[in-house]
Amino acid sequence: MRLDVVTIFPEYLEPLGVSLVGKARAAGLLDVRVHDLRGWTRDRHHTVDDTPYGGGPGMVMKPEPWGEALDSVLGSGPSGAQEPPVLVVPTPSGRAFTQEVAHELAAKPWLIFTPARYEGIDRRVVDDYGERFDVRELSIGDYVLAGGEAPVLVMVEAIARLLPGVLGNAESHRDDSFAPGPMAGLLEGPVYTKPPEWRGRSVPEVLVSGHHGRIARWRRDEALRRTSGTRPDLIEGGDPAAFDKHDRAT
Ligand code: 6GU
Repeated sequence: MRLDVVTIFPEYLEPLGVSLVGKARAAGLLDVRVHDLRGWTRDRHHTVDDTPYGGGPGMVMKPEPWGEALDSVLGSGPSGAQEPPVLVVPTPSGRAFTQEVAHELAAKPWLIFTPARYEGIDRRVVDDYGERFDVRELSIGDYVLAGGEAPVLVMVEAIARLLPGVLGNAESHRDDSFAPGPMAGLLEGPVYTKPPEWRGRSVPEVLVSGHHGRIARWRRDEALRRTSGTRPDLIEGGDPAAFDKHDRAT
């Protein structure tokens, strides 16, 4: 998968060289290219922002550098009949970036991220590219950050770990919170490792019982308990068919 990021803070994306994403790059599973938006400005001061039409506080990112940057990045793709890239525009006013969206984007061969600073990018940029490309305006949650770079780090990590070959164990995301399957819609419950006793606290007996059926049942019950405690909305909005007689009894 190829990922391009256009930003005025290329150094903000340096964590993409570390850990899971860094290893995926080193293994040739991810081709990440970070570009400095100011490279596509034409004035001496490399201006990327200006005052908003209609007045108001803050600054708006000018359309021209974004247009030149995106045309250039789009033109650097493989020639021929590949699937066109998806443009991902991080914004607090976008649709929610969920695990489902992460799976959808992980299936694409090429993503271009456009993290903005200030009050955002002149609307005409999304309107223009939206006529020719799949443009996704996405938010990572209901709070406001100073720019889209941290959201790009979040989204890239969520997407990269879904790519074939990136996680050591393909089963690693089978039980993820939000993954389909027996734990669908439930948050993960508690986990334990050695030693069997620490500060007088023992590992739950069932986990050392070797009884796989009881262990699976216990994990599901704990997941349900945790979810109803911290995110009851996930159960209310969940699929009733996902719950069995035993769940209703508890
Ligand atoms: Cl994608 N950008 C900014 N600036 N703030 C956010 C966000 C994105 N998602 C949540 N808050």
